[in-house]
Amino acid sequence: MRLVVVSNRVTIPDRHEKATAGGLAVALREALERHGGLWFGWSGVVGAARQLRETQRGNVTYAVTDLSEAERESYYLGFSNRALWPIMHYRLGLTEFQRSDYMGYLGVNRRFARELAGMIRPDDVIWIHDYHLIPLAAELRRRGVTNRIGYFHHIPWPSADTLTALPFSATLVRTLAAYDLVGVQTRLDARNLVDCLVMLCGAKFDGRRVRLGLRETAVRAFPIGIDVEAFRRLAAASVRQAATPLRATRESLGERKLVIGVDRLDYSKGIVQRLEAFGQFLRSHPEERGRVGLLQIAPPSRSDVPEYAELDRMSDEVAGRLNAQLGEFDWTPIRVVKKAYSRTALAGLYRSAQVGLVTPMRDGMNLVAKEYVAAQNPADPGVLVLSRFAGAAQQLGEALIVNPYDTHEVAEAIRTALAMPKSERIRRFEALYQIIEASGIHWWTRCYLEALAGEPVAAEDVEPP
Ligand code: ADQ
Repeated sequence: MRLVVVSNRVTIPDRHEKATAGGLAVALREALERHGGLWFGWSGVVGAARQLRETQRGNVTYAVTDLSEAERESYYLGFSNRALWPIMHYRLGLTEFQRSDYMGYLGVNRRFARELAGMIRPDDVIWIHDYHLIPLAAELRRRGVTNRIGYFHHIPWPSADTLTALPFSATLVRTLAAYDLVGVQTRLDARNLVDCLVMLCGAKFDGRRVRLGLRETAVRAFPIGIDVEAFRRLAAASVRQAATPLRATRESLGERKLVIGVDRLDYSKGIVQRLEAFGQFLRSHPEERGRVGLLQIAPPSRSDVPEYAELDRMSDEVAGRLNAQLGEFDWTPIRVVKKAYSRTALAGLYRSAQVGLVTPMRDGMNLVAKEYVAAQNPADPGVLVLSRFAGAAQQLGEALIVNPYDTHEVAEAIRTALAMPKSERIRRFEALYQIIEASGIHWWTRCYLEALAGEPVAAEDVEPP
């Protein structure tokens, strides 16, 4: 079998690029190398040309196409990121629907299907990723593609009641029936997705498969993971190296403790609420002032969407206000750094932090939570504070689970984490590590592809809703 992966963005690796630790892109590349494959999607370029370009790297063909300015506006910024992203994260108030965006979204999916269909071979297995491409299988079927096609939804799937606020939601949900397998992050997502198919489209469900018209679609949860061993090694190596972010951070902190947050700058990640919670922690526990700092790393994303530009401004404003109110001449409580770091640098930073603060308002999974655990020193680990609304909380019950809407609760969890005795930290860390190790990224790709190929799935974690 040849594997065909389709995702909104495709990054072609440099010829001499070494695989970095973890990351979905690396895991998919490895799966493609193993099976021989094709990776198709948007080049990231916006231009008028739009012709398909193919690049060969080892066993893998990368086929990319550009978007026109109008397509980027309607398909990517519009329907994908101003309508689907917020509604799937339960943010009805931020959901903006424009018919022209939806038409653009369908148009790009139709064009992708046209360009891809010509490259499909009879033995190909096709794996489509994420909410930008929900109707792609239906468009491929329309062009006569009969191969096995799977979809993985990386973000949450909301309740039917929430999703119906989106115009054309029933039509969109119905296109899922064109897949042989639909994978989501958690059992709650799977249940919601099945409910949508049943309630909005009249599908039948037998506990494992959804039947709609002549098609049968399996719906299952596959919690995504990271390359735990590779990340652990990176973090451990950062201790031995001379000039590392870990050492620099330690030196800049002195005896002070560090709480860390790492996210794309996105309203779903709860960054502003997290800053406020840290401020509350310092107000409730003045004895901690000067003894601990929050480092929030948040590279901007989707800056062309107004809500993201607003979040960028808000996070600066809140951090500035809290620093002015609570800081001292020799101590700044909050540092916000708006740039991306290498995997190595991140691993070192996670390891130098006594608390990992992962408090999204909603998140499909959240890989930062798993990276934070993987990077810890087993002999003296830090504590993970985790939002109950991250998919990861379904697996990582030994973290301190919090409601990110409750500033006081998050503030108290920070306090509990900082004061936690070493024996309890080690016990919790070991339980968490075992889970992330047993369900890493290679386990995930293997389980998904086995299920897509119609083989029995060995792993216990993969369950029907
Ligand atoms: P994201 O919303 O991007 O992914 P997440 O799972 O946390 O969220 O992954 C972010 C990745 O980006 C992590 O590997 C992290 O290390 C990296 N990253 C974040 N900030 C960085 C920085 N400053 N420098 C370098 N790297 C940084 C979507 C869904 C998630 C789901 C994933 C995978 O929203 O819920 O877990 O897909 O399915």
